[in-house]
Amino acid sequence: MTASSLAETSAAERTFAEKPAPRLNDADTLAQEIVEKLTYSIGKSVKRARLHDWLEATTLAVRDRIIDHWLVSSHETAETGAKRVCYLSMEFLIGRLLRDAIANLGLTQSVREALARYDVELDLVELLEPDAALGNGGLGRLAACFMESMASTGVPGFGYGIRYVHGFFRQEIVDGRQVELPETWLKHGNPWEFERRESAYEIGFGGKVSMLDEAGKPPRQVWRPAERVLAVAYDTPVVGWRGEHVNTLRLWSAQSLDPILLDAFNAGDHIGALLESNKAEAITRVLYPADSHQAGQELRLRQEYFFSSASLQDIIRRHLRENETLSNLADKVAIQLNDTHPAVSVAELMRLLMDVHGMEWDEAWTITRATFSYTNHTLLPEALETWPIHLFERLLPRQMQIIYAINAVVMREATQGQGFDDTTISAISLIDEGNGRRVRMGQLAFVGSHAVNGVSALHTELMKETVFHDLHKLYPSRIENKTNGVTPRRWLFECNTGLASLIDETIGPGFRDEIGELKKLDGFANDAAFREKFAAVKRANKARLAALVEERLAIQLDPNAIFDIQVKRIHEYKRQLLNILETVALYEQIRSLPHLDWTPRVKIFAGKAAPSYVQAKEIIHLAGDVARVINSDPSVRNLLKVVFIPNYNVSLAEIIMPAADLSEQISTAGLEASGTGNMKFALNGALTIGTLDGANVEMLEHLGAENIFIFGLDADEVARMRREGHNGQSVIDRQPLLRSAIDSISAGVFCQEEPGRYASLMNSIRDRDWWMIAADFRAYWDTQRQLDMLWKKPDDWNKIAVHNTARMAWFSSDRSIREYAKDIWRAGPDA
Ligand code: 26W
Repeated sequence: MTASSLAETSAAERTFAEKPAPRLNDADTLAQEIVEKLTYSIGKSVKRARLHDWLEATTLAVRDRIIDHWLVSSHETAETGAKRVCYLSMEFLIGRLLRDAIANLGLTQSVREALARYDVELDLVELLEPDAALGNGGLGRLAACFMESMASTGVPGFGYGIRYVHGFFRQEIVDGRQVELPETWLKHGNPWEFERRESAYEIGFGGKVSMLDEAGKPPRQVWRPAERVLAVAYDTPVVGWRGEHVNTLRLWSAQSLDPILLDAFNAGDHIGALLESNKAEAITRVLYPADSHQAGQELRLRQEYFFSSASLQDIIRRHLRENETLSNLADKVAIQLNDTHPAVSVAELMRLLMDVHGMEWDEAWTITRATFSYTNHTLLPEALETWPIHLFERLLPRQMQIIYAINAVVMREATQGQGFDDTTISAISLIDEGNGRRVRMGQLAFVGSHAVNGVSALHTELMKETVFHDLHKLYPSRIENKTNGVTPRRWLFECNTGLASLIDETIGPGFRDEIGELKKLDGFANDAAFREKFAAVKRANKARLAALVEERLAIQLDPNAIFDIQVKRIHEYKRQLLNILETVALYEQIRSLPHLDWTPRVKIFAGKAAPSYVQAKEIIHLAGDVARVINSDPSVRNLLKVVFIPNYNVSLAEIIMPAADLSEQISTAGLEASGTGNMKFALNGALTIGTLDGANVEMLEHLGAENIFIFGLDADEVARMRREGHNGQSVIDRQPLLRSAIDSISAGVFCQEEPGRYASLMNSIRDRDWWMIAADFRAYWDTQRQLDMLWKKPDDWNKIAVHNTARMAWFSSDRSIREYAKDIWRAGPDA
């Protein structure tokens, strides 16, 4: 079988759906397979091979084994007619794949030994793999965890997204400022992907819609696009735990239908001959580095439609290969919209069903709603996508007509019997008439779905009260909650092998198959010998991170200090600024009260700011300035260190999470939809200091109030204070520590070369204090000092740390996926 036909099953192939002969998993066999790849696929001898050649050879050898399982999984799904889950997402932040694949196949030890025979270290080989950064942050990483969990729980899943040539930018800090550099993960090719030339679809833009009246057929609308590009599929296998099930991540790449305009070229216009091809390829060239900020560009809408249409055409084609009719589409496919980015799919599926496949409106609308479901990931108004009608109409004229028609249906449902007033009706409308007429993508996704979910209990309740208040009144049973999770394979077994082995020897390896068994660890919190081992693992992980910091930043960290870590996108609502202010206040206290018994701390920050987000970039700059001054002040005597580690990504997170003593989850309450970093830290035994926000609320329930450090205003209080017009200055006047920290920063203590650098940032706290930094400062400070005291009692600290690891099992993404499968998709092994 050729590579290009893998995992695409025709009827003829299906009859050959036999399980391949099992391969031996010992080091001898793997050594032989790897060397064979090195020789015949890469063309290198063992003697000449560079480390990179070993990476490629190992990947190819491991890939063969995945393919064995991949074929079986695809055949099984096709043969049993099982329902497929299609996860449509603009982002898949998958990171490196080799270690994950080897671990899930149970080959880690054998591959390590096999390579060692040639004096090659597996860990070094793994480091050479580029980190596939096809996402910005939480939403993209969640999609990656969900793909792995679907494979691990046996849900037949397809991830559909975009094969960006340049993923999320590489961050460098130059003179204290973030600089964005292009990321080139495909530079050396990508051995994980299979190009599927046979799965290519035409995607149209622009043009006109006209009525086609063919003899003997009902009249129908046809769209004649002015422009067409080709969407070509690239498939990556996603291997689940123990390799039992392998799913597909299908990413679309844009190509021109005519690679070159030969007439133009021959007439001497060498540049013009390539213009069309460049324009087409631009669609999948770069990932938008926007997180919680409207990316209002035509190219972004093109990207959204491009991958939505390609995915739907692919879903329909596969369905028609296995079924006679599209009438049963919703029984065979569930399509999850990951935020509103693929929301145009609702109109596009209607178009394909009606205009291309001749279905009537009513049936098409019933099928569409039964097929789609939608996850909301943010309540921030600036992140809710809307598109100017004129742009939408120009680019997607037929889809715009369909949106108007859907709107008419919804308006009818809202007026008939419901008796909604005009304000409610206009809040429900898919068209925002207020801001120069725009299409509301959240509304479209909502009305086109049978289920709509938030990503934590609190977030889901707030959705009902705020963004979807009126649609929730109209469709009161549509919104439900599905709290996020993280895959324990990557975020415990692989990134923290020390802890995973300790758990093996303590409660047995059963937790690797059934993560709920982690609870058995709870009792060991009172076992001093176990705690000592647990602490030793943490120390080793801290040493590993300290070595990285020393190598990259030439800063030495004290392993006896609390490693207090905040890593995530930089955003005002996430309140890195609150953390920095507390750092400055602590610094000033250490200086003015040197005789006190201070607990040593290392404050670690990492994260990227959206390139256009001025305040977020200033926060990065400030963190660096504060770090420079504190780290070089001898009077601090190593009691406080501050580091900003550049270029936060999945691979860096894998080193950071296991090394944390304290996890900072301090968003303004009501604004963090869920968070998933909070879960990764706690699973690895970090204590959390956090607000009652997102999934922190549920962590509190699972961990118990004594095992998590909650402070500050809750979401209702934040909303009330904002309504009543809170003002920062009045709080600051009563908080000498805070006032002094703000004054020092404003006065240029941390940037003497440009004293006014942070004036406006500080004034934003003095004036409106929109993010409640001043309002929450005291509670945050007090809780930090409480943690200082706790650190001095290592037994107590470590007890809590053990309870954290033991009680986080519920936050496995396997649990999230099982809930989606049962309640929303009605798919998977238990369906
Ligand atoms: C249009 C630009 C844009 C791009 C991305 C707007 C909004 C987004 C995402 C919704 C941002 C995001 O990643 N949200 C995060 O999703 C995680 C997974 O559910 C949650 O854990 C985080 O709380 C949420 O911020």
